[in-house]
Amino acid sequence: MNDILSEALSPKAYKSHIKPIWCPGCGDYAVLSAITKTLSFLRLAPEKTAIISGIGCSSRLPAYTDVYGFHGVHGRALPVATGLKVARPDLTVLAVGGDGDGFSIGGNHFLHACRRNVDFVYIAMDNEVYGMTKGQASPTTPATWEHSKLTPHGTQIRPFQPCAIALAAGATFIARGYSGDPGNLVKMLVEAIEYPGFAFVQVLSQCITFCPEQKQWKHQVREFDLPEPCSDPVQAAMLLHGDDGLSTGVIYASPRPLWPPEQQVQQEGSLTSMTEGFVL
Ligand SMILES: Cc1ncc(C[n+]2csc(CCOP(=O)(O)OP(=O)(O)O)c2C)c(N)n1
Repeated sequence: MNDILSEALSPKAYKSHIKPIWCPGCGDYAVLSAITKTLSFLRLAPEKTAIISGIGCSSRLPAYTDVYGFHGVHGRALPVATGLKVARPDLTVLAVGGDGDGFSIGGNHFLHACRRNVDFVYIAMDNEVYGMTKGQASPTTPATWEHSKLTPHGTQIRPFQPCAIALAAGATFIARGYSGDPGNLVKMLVEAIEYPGFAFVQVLSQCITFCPEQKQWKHQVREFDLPEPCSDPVQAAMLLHGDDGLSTGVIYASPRPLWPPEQQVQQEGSLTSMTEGFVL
């Protein structure tokens, strides 16, 4: 486990001196802020924390933090995060990136990270578009989305369902947050870091440059009506398949043994429920 600081650092202390170059109104600002608030709340030592990314606007995030970071290759954040956590179980490891990075070029790694269950967090900042390369359709783009010249009649392809696919592939912690609801996002990220195993957090992170209709998310996104996360995968699957992809919350949490098995021993007895008493 990471060293817990005796005194909390401010969220600002986890930010680097580099100013983000995201567009005004980008949801990724809120995700960055939620991550630094989470690290501060959990009193994690910056030198024992690492954020790993692929390529894309969202994948620039490690540069904007003052913890260890690795801005890697498109779609390859998860294998790097896996290797790091296996070699250095004492670190808190977060992988971050976009929907193109994680579900298209990195889709294969996503499936295997879900089934492998190495103890790190994956935050997918889902804006339903390839932002950095100027707005082409991604795996999560709605079928009728017509803004790109490459898909003037929409993609006409059913969008990828990240949470349902994570469940089918064996992920045991699955959550969906929203950049426009930063308080709940912090709470979710605290739970994801505390969770013993691979924790997948899809964050609806608006790209109003290429998808101006996402401004409507603030009227459409709502919380799942769930007193606590499902522990039954069948119940979680029914919930996810009956949803339009805009409901948020921790959907599923049902721990199973970690990989590699020797890290299981190091986990036992180290868990605390730090979200108890968390005030939004
Ligand atoms: C191997 C490879 N293929 C393609 C690219 C071009 N490329 C850079 S970023 C990107 C898509 C980024 O989209 P996403 O992951 O959704 O992140 P966003 O920019 O929307 O945050 C692509 C296709 C690349 N850098 N490397």
